Amino acid sequence: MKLQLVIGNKNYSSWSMRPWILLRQAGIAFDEVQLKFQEKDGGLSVAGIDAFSPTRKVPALMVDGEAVWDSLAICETAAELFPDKQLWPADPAARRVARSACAEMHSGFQAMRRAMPMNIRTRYPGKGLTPDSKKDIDRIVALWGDCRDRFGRDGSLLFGRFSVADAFFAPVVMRFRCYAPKLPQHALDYCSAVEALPAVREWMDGARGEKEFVAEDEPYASP
Ligand SMILES: N[C@@H](CCC(=O)N[C@@H](CS)C(=O)NCC(=O)O)C(=O)O
Repeated sequence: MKLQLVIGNKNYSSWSMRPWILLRQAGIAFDEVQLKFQEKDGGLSVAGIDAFSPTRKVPALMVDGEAVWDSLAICETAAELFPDKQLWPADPAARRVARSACAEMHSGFQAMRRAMPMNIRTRYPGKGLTPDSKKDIDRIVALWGDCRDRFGRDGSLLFGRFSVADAFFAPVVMRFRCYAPKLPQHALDYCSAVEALPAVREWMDGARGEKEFVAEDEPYASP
């Protein structure tokens, strides 16, 4: 089976980061196809995406040339294709919570996303903190604490060992690193554990090497 993962700019593309981290950290082989963001008609588009995704968005996973689009569908597909990797927690109760946490991340936290776009190579401590983004951050911190307390005791990640949930929250860890909101110690510890994952370090190295400036994702800078 041939897997190609189509991603955007590593510095900015939080949605792309999720499945890339999942596959890489799990040791699942894939070819990376990186496409770059471009400004188009006053918005953002992905150069060359037409050949891969019907939604014209990244990420997309090509399975023998057939597209799976949307980061959650890609992670579910990877878990199904590679059951031996145990990408979801093995315990059913933990798995239900992990699925809920990923779904919550997938469809929520809009205020934090808007105010704190992922930007790995830069630091903007103190920026992006609004009453609404603070509410999102508080909820994420509570969710992380709950997962760690109930299911994560035998490791440093949300469900102990690495799972889809950590891949889903890795971009949030990047945001917290950039904007440095005040976090309790358990959340700082979790951020350190995610940053120490070899796949996360590799992605961050890639992001730091990129030079493109995408104005749409840079509310706190000018080119
Ligand atoms: N829900 C989708 C969102 C994907 C998404 O919004 N991707 C952005 C980049 S991170 C994109 O491709 N934007 C280009 C565009 O909207 O044309 C997912 O989880 O994959």
